[in-house]
Parts: sequence; C-alpha cells; structure tokens
Amino acid sequence: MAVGVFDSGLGGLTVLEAVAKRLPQVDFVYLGDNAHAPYGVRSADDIFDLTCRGVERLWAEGCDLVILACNTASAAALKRMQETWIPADKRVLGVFVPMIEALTERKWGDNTPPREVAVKHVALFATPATVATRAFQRELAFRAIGVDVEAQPCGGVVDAIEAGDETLAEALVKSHVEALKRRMPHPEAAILGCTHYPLMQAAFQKALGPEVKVYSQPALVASSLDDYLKRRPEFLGAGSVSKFLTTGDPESVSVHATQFLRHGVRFEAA
Ligand code: DGN
Repeated sequence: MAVGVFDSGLGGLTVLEAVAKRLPQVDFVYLGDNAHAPYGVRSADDIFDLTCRGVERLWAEGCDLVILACNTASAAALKRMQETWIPADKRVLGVFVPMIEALTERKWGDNTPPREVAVKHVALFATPATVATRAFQRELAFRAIGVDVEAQPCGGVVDAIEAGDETLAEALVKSHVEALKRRMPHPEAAILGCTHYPLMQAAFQKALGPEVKVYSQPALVASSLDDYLKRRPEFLGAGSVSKFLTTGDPESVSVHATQFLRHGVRFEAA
C-alpha cells in the first residue's frame, strides 16, 4: 500500500524528498494541486473543498494514508476533515503535530495533559491563510502551557521562491523577520510553517541570529512518519515507486519541479 503526499503545488516535494529518503521501503504517490495553487490566499471553505478532492484522488491510487504536506491545508482543512469527512478505514495526517512534538519534546502519540516546556517564546512564519487559522496555537495548547507564540504572515515569499527569484525571497524573509522581532524581540525558537520555507532556511537563520533554534518540517515529518509506520507494517512495500500527479499541466509542472528540486521529476495528469 502506498502513502499519499498532498500539496497545493510543488512545495510539498521538500517533504516528499525527506520522507522518501528516511523510508526507502515505502512507496509514495505525490499529488500537487497546481491548477489551484497557491492556497495561501484562499478562503477556508475553498481550501477544505480542494483538499478533500485531492485526498480522494490519492485514495483512488490506493493510498489509505495521506499526509497533507501543505501547511495551509493542514491548518485550514484537516480538523474539519477529521471531524466530518474521513472514513474510519482511512488516515490523513498533517504537518504541524510533528513540529509541535519536537518543540515540546514529546514522543509521537503522547496524549498526556499539557505541561510546561523549556521554550517560552516561539516565532511562527507561515502563509497569511495559515496564520489566520491559529491552528498551530490550538495544537500547541493541547501539549504545552505557558508558551507565547507570535505569528508572522509571510506574504510574497512563496511567489518569489516559485518564480526562482532568490534575491527577492531573501529580502522578504529579512523584512518579515524584522517585523516579527518588533513584536517579539527575543524568540528562542522559530517554526518554518510552510512547505517552501526550508529552501530559505539559511536566510531565516541569518535574519533571526544564531541563538534562535529553527524548526524546519521535512526531517521532523519524516521522523514522525517513521514512528507511525513502525506500527503499520502494511505500508511497507518495494519502495521503488514514487509517482507524481498534478492537476495542472504535466509538461510545465515537470519543468518547474525539476528547477525547484534541481533534479529531474516527471509528473502525470491527475
Ligand atoms: N504549500 C503551502 C503551505 O505549506 O502553506 C504553500 C503554498 C501555498 O499554497 N500558498
């Protein structure tokens, strides 16, 4: 049985690369909803509908477990999907919980009551839609008390990365970090809550300063999935297949993805 990885576009490839490297014995099917990207500026209802459609497409590929690599989808749609829509024989996991578990030094599935943790001031960088949901703060409150989260909507960064304009992306990161620091001058930790930001991790670290611990998703999601699959051996396969689907134009998405990852990827029409 393959594991599905869903994203609004190409950013989730950063997560796919990390999970495929960590779990070479698992088959993955990636679906990028390029026809409707970016999600970061859409309404919550819209994001819910598009994400459900994408997840259904991955179920049709035999992926009974789907990871929402997209933070915007995880923040705006996952809770509602879990409460109202996902059938009992399927699982859909998001990307916030692995970061929160790392931040609060909890193990996967530790559901004990919230407790004090070492980190008290956390900066969250994400798309405007993700920030607006406050989903990160809600998930954190289940696990930790006494943590102050300051969230910075990072408008423009995804578009600059997608356009391959590294200079603009760096300038935007610097100005978003400065804006955040005016409200929280000394964060101890920073969460990069968007699929694209791992590509700008060095710029975030430089602007934040060396004393700030930066949490980036791909490796944390990979390690959390590794823990989860230890209890679900039915997902272990030949590990040779990664299939790439897109709702957009496969030719141009393949070209774009190859530039994004700096190695060849071939997408098929979803
Ligand atoms: N994949 C989105 C996220 O992680 O928030 C970023 C791209 C977008 O749709 N805005």
